[in-house]
Amino acid sequence: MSLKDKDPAVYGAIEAEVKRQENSLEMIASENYTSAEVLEATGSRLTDKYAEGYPGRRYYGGCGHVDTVENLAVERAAKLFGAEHVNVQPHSGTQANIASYLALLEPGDTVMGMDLSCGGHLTHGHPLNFSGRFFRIIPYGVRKDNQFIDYDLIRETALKEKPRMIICGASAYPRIIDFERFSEIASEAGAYLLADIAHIAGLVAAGAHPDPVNCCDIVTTTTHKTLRGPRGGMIMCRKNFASQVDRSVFPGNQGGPLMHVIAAKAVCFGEALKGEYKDYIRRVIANSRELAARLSEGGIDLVTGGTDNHLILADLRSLGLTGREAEALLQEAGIIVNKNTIPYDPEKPLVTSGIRIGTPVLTTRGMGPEEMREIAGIILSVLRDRDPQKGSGRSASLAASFPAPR
Ligand code: DSN
Repeated sequence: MSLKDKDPAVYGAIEAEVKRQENSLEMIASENYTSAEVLEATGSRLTDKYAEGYPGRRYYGGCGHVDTVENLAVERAAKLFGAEHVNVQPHSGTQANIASYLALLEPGDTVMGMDLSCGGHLTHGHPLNFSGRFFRIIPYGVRKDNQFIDYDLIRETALKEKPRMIICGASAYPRIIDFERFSEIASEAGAYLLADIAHIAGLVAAGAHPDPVNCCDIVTTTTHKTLRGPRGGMIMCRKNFASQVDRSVFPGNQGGPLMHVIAAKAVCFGEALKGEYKDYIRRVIANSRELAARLSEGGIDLVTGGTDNHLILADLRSLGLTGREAEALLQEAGIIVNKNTIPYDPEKPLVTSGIRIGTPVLTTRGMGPEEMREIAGIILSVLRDRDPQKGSGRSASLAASFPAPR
């Protein structure tokens, strides 16, 4: 008997979600489709194993095979990113960031992080997050005139506030991040530098974005976005921080590692080490640029005027639409995006003035510049006319022509 027969309620919900993914154009910048092999490892019997500790130093018997798996994941990640030390146990990007804060800081220390509304992340100092509750946060933003990161202002603020740590990295910033420049600022201010590359990890791995690993003290990431692996996190650091980081992950803030997910991370890193992956990332960026150019040509304002990476942030104020309205209209037309604040957004976070659009998923499905032009046309007609019917047939037919991996 299978899940279908034993638990039709859960099976039905899973199947419905699979169909939803197949039939729509998923353009959430932080999502992707894993390979069948990553999925197989994630659904393996390794989920049953307890393995608190690290390879060769576990608190449970029977860990020989999971040690092999974790060592493979660590070795492959180190090779992929050129990292001196890797911890593959964080359950998520947030867990990786919590462990990194606790490895370097004491509660109450001053931290500079990018404001969520300017493209940062909750864990970079939002008042409702652990980061904002336990640390003194000095947020930084982007320039009001062009929405690019304001390195001069960050330097000035860092020299004045003397943070113990600066976090760079973003979840909604469409441009290259100058990690070298951040590193110079951190050194001058006497601060640690943490780079959170959750969104752009795949671009960094493929050499399509400047490398943070050489110039930052700690680098955190998720493994499920552009990297196209299982849902999870990871920390990379220099050797001198290795034991602090490892102790901070376990026993500092996690218990048993998810060995099935670590196996899937190893598979994902193996895939990303192959030549085709570089080509995939090159196509993700080319698609993003094409889509941005066509949307801009069609009259949609883009934050920073365009993109260098896998995502686009559209400012919808000139169309008289909020992000919430646009997300709903596009969903009805078969295109899934998320409402997103734009820098210095006058609207609340559940309303917003923008949407974030990403190309990783559709590139995995095999779409290219021609399809991006068609999608730009759909988005423009749906949003300009506030009419989802203008797009639903066209997006369904595109989805059918580029089947989602099963
Ligand atoms: N939720 C992720 C994103 O969509 O970017 C960030 O954690």
